[in-house]
Amino acid sequence: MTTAKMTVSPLTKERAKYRPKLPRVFEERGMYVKAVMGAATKAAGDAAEIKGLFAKTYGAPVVTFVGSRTAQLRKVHVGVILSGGQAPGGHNVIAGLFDALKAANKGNRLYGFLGGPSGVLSGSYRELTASVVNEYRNTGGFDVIGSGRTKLETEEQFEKTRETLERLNIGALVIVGGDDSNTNAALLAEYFAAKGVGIQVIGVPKTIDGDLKNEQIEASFGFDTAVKTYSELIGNICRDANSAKKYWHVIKLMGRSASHIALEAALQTHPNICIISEEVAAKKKTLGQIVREFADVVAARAGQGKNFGVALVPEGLIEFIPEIGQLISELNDLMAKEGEYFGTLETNDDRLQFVNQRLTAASSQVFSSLPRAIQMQLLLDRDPHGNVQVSRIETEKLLVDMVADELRRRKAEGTYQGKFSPQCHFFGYEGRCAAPSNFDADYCYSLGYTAGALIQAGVTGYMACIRNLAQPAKKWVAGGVPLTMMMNMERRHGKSKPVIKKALVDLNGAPFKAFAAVREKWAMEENYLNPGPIQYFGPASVCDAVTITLELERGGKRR
Ligand code: FBP
Repeated sequence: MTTAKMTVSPLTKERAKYRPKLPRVFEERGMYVKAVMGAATKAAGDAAEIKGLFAKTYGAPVVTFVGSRTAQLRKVHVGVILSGGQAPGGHNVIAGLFDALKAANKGNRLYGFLGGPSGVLSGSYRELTASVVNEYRNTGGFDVIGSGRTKLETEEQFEKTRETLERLNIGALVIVGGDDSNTNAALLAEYFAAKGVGIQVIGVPKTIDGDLKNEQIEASFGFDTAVKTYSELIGNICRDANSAKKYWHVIKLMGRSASHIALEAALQTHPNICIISEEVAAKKKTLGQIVREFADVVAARAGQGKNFGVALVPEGLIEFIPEIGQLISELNDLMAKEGEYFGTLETNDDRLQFVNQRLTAASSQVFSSLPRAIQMQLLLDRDPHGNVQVSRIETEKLLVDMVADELRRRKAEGTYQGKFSPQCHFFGYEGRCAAPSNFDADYCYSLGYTAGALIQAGVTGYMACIRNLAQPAKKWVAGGVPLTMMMNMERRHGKSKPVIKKALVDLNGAPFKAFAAVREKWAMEENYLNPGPIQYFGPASVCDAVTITLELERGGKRR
């Protein structure tokens, strides 16, 4: 089969020439590097249990690469999987990995498994040759091999993975994914080590959500580009709001669980309202309270003759509202037990009655207070395991409906005289495949190259890691972190499991504090910032700027 040559835009054509920056050690020494091993490590939590579960891979040292007189030139074929949601820069991870493998030994081959982890199970792959890789350098998307959400977690799947890898004579597998995929990478590495299978497993931290970060991993790739893409659009909307002065724009932003995207977008654009789910949970706010606080800002602005504004809402909000979190968990349990019978009910009225009769009194009250459309989304949008698909719930519409009701009530009471004309938006997929910013192009290429160096160093059960990210790339430090070092035990689907800890927004962290210090001012004023589109050519202060989150967390500067 021949594939038609891609037609590309003038920007893509120019951008293909961009040579991503690498940490100095690789820039200057290529594969003339060696891995320096630090001290033995411990798990992030529940060390004894994690140690017991990862007898072969636990406690490995953190690795840092330094220059060496001798080069790492092992012959090894490598497989790569892109797992989960798309994130800008995935193609550059592959390019960096490819270049590192070829720098080590021209005979090394790279195989990409198609459609995510399922590709390795079914044995469907594509060899990533120079001409394939070159076509995708510095481009967004995961389309070179595709991605998928199949989880590699059972022994049977591990055996299938082994069969495929052995058939292709692959000595190392690179898994590019979020916290779940990297947790499974750790399990696979341990399984191979325990069975004496000499195949290395290396993870790469990916997710636009930004929640795969910790002491060692400063950021997941894709967050930078995705959030800058949303911020450009939000900045434009802020300008529109302030020009027309007639709409309230309510914008839901992706981030299945954590609110890092909403927080960063707020810091970039200064909206009138930005809800942070982690704060809602910490303060145990009810949906009614959130609605009243939103309505307070609308009313206060209306009092100054401003019947317009911009509000950001994180996608994961609904599950963080304690009473709704409880409702969702009851619905999930109910569907697990009686989902089959529920499936036979023919009308929505029957479905609502069935559910209401089985919920606790408190959850039934919360459920009844929701608009019917949201009730139906909670009941009908379920994943293959029967769980509510939280990301499909139109939280922005729910808030707008409830705020409008609250304002109508206040109008009738005579305490509010404004106009509330809302416009809802959802920004998510718009940012996931954007052409990577310079930061993500450099970071991803460096992560891929580092994964190649870790393979050359012969380690397994590691995540490629670049530190000092808030500094220019030449100051970046490349190395590897044992996956077990990021793990703790958590309850998932009723069982205690070893998992990589998800990083939620830290309410004591610098980014949230910076936002909290100014949000009341932003609520009333039109302090809007317009960051504009991502720039690829021009001054470094514009083209190479890192996110405000990274700058505040790792750069030590304050805006
Ligand atoms: P990953 O964590 O796999 O990178 O995906 C994150 C994400 O983009 C979320 O922000 C969003 O909730 C979800 O994926 C959407 O998933 P899908 O692509 O399956 O609709």
